[in-house]
Amino acid sequence: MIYQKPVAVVIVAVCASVGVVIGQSSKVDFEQDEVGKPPKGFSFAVTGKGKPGVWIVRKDDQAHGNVLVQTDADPTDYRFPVAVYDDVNAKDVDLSVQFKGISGKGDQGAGIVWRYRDQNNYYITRCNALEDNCTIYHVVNGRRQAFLNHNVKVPTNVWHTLRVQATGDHFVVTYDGKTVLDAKDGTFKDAGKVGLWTKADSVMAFDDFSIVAR
Ligand SMILES: [Ca+2]
Repeated sequence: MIYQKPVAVVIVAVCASVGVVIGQSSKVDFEQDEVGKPPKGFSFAVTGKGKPGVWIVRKDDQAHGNVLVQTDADPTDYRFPVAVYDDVNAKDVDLSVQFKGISGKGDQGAGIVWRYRDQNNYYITRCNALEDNCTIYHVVNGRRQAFLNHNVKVPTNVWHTLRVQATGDHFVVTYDGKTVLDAKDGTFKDAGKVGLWTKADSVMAFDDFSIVAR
């Protein structure tokens, strides 16, 4: 994947210059997971109201093979299903994922979560195919508040790449290889979990979740 090359370069540079141990690095492609069931290594939660998400591994096109889909289209507006990756607890992270909007009349939002403490407290950046924008938020005590937004085309039924690099209070978000958000926020300073996110009736597919904890 072309977008991952800079990640590797940064890690090598940091290790060479300051001698730190390479952080945890994972790539989740769902190829070892059973189709029709939830993937291993994730826990599931919901922020707000409505039904929990139903996160199921499905077979996609030849290029993607197995992918993860949030399949439950409960239209409750203030409903945010989260799939939390169990193995990582980190502060500074470089996360990327491929996503594809499948359906959703109210929303078609797909996001990445970091510094997740619980279902009511975390950072989230997401792109929405109905709103054609990417936005970064903090969720504090269950209240989601945006702190930067950028309008960009997000076609449905097309795979896109969303990436966030979180370093201290500085967050850089790229969408399909272009920087769309560059924000600072000091709400959550401690390490937390990382994960994937959707909203309301969004049925979204995810693949190649790359996690680098620095
Ligand atoms: Ca896959």
